[in-house]
Amino acid sequence: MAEHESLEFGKADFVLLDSVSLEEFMANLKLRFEKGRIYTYIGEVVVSVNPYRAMNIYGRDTIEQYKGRELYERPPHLFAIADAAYKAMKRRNKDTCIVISGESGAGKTEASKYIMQYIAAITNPGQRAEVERVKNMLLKSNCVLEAFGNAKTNRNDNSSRFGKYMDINFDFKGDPIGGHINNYLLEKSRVIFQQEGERSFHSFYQVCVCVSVSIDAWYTDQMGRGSSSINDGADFKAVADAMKVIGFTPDEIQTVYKVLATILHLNSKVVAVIGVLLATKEENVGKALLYRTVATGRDVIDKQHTTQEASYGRDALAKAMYERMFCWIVGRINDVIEVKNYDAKVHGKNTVIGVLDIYGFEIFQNNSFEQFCINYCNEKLQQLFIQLVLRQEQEEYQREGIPWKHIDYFNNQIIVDLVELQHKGIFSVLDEACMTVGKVTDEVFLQGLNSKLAKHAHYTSRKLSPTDKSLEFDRDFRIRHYAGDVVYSVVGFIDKNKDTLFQDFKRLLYNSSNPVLKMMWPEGKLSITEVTKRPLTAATLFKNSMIALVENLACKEPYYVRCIKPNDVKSPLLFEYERCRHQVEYLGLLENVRVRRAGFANRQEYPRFLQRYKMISEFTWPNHDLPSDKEAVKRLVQGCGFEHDVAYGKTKVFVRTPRTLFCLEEQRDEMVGRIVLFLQKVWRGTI
Ligand code: AD9
Ligand code: MG
Repeated sequence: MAEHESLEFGKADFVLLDSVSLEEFMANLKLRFEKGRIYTYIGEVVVSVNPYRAMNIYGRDTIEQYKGRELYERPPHLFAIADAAYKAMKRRNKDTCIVISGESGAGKTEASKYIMQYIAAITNPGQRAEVERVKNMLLKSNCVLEAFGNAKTNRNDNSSRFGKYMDINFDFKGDPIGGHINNYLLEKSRVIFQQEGERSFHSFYQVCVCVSVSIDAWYTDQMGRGSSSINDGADFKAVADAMKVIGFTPDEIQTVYKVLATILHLNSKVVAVIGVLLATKEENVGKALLYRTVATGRDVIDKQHTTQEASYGRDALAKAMYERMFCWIVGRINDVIEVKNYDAKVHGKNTVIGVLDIYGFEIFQNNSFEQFCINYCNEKLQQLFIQLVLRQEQEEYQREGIPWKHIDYFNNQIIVDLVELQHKGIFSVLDEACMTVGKVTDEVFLQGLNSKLAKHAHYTSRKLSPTDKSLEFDRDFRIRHYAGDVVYSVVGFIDKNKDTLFQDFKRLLYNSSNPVLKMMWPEGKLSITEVTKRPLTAATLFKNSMIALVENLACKEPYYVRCIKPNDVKSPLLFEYERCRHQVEYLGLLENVRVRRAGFANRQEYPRFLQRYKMISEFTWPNHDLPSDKEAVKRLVQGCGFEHDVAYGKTKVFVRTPRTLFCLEEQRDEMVGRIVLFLQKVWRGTI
């Protein structure tokens, strides 16, 4: 344990609390926050409290202190976790992932950036040019993705409005040779509407400040554009520079600005300007906005939109253009960072560290389809945490026959099922409603929910609980999430789930003479009679991507950062006790401490343990003659005097504290050194 850290800063690991109670946990968390110690461990999990001020703990000197060290040798830090993941990857050949969770504004994105900076700083001592190039791209990609995927919300001035999972690939030397970014559901409705006090994506403001497009009408007129914490002008330059470094061509960058300008213009009747920006004929723009081509039997006719349809189509176009451009940007970044070298891909050792930074749990004044998806995503990640950290641990002790007192925790699988279960879950009810023939409305969807879920403990609605004050409107339903109750309005669920974009728009964009734009819309090639397949709904796509994400994380060795937001006013001084207590509770941190305290820091199968440490005991070196490996391990451990700190399972030996492991490692190092020396002498013939 970080011995040099004085106790005046509280306990560096919650496992060391005198007794495990919520009060003690909170007192330690508060003390450490007030003393400027924002990180605390629960074993290998880092608990982080957002300091809301610049901390002098991320510099080169700090990086040096953590490089290659064991977790417990230094005060708790993100760097230590990053180093642990890196070591596991390099020494043990494990794919690892770092999962960063916490609610909106808790500090996930900042943490993910520090982790990446650390990894970049400690790798490539040989300064290989190709590796330096890859590292630079990985770091620069953050800046670009934040410009297009982040926005000011009422919870966070730089809120991620998309989910991001980044794999960093390493070669046999442990140097980054490439990467891949997966992005998840961008909150594209923000392009056409923002709640009071919020902004659209940063990119729009950046382009307005710095590119001379005169935009009179703008979706974002409804709210203030400025924000004291954001400097759009400076950010614009940084983003333009980053795009250049990554390898976006001048034409590509220009096209990006044109798409942004198009979206800004779409709200006014400036079809001519749009025609120029999109490099298509003016009349085609007007036609696509006002008419829709429909196939009736063998005929194809142009049907004029009603006003409502036309504005729906325009909004859908604005959203789709933005989303498509965003995905294209991610794709272009992936093109340049993917592992290039064929040999490295096929023959070389290629391990990855994945970093997950996703939108945090959020509750707004008005919660819609997007919040529903975001909060479902957080349920999935909490479920993964439960499985990996709480349940698996307990199950393993039981399986191995280690004495164990069961620890209760809230298992949120019931809420995950409520959302995603086939036929019965909310997503299924929504998809069913969307497929109903005839007039489909949000109300039909709500009725479906009410009839299928009336008895569910985590679901209710105005109809089911008419006297409930929090359900103000007929359109409201409420989910009891693991992190709190959220009231959602059904308005817009059907449209957002269907996510229709008329084929006319796709064709318009595909027919552009701007090759970059054309590339973003390959399916515009199809004529209306060729478009037959019903596309998957937004909910189904999101659900599938979440299931795939969780599967991917579950097969890696996970490291966790649990972020806590100390207050709602971005103050560096305020530790709002209740606010923090709530987060500690729903994140299951206390249960985490209990499991950890009752548990063991390390476990290894007997043969593996022997293989690593057999040289430190006369009973086991070079081979043992005991009846089993288990017996041999027992003798070895006894000989070292660690009996009290070890338990013997059916197939594995369990070591309670990391200190014991360090001692074993030290003795091993010493013996290996002696053996090498001995062998050298034998080779040289001096023995
Ligand atoms: V959301 O779910 O994307 O809305 P995040 O990502 O959890 O959220 P973010 O990392 O963006 O939150 O942090 C919010 C703000 O807190 C940052 O813009 C910083 O102003 C502040 N912050 C967070 N972490 C740190 C830190 N380690 N040091 C200083 C920090 N400030
Ligand atoms: Mg974020």
